[in-house]
Amino acid sequence: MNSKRSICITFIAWFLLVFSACSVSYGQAVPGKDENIPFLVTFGKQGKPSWGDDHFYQVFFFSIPRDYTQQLYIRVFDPDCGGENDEIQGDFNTKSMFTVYGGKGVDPEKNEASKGVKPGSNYKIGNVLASKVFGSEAKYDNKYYTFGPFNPTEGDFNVRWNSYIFKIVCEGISGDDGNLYRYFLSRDPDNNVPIEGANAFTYEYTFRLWNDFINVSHIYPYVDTGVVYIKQSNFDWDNDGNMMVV
Ligand SMILES: [Ca+2]
Ligand SMILES: [Ca+2]
Ligand SMILES: [Ca+2]
Repeated sequence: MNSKRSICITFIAWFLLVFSACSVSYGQAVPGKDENIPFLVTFGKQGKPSWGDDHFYQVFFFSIPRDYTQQLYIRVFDPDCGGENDEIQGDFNTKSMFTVYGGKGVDPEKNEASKGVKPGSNYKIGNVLASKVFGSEAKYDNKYYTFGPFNPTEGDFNVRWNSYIFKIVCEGISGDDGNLYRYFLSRDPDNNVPIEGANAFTYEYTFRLWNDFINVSHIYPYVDTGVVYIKQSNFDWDNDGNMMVV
């Protein structure tokens, strides 16, 4: 039995025009400061879907405003799967691969598959800018690992947002434990320093809820001009919480 609480939420929005996009999480911290969500979670691919992760990868995007011309970094907190924070099943045997993508094919408005929502879609299109596999490693436990530096122009340019888009994918390539982690998009390799006007977003959000019933987590679907409705599907919402639309 698993008493921990993970949930996967898929957002699909219908726009009146050609856009079919929807997203969560503003700012550079993922999960966002206002969401009160402790961690993202991705299980190793031998995990059981009933633990809360239905496909063992998670895709996140970062948009960098065009007027930001300095280098940027994507910092991952607790990228290892072991020691603190992570969810053990038997012993820790999970390996997780984090990969940063830029270039053509990353922008989810131009390439639907990039969203990683549809089963079997090739969400890995783009240039691999950096990639690293983490096991259970004290060196990275409860600490940040920093990807980068990247130049903004290594992203995929989106005209409508006037921004360069980067993508980071976490895949549970082996094992059955849950890797809990967070992201921070930073202008500094060693500290979390936000980039003004940058945003994080996703189309499918797998995260860990608090184990107590006092904490309230919030998610913020992005509603742009022309959105007529939002469909939210939840995977593995155990019967031990309440959901409210406010
Ligand atoms: Ca295990
Ligand atoms: Ca850890
Ligand atoms: Ca971790």
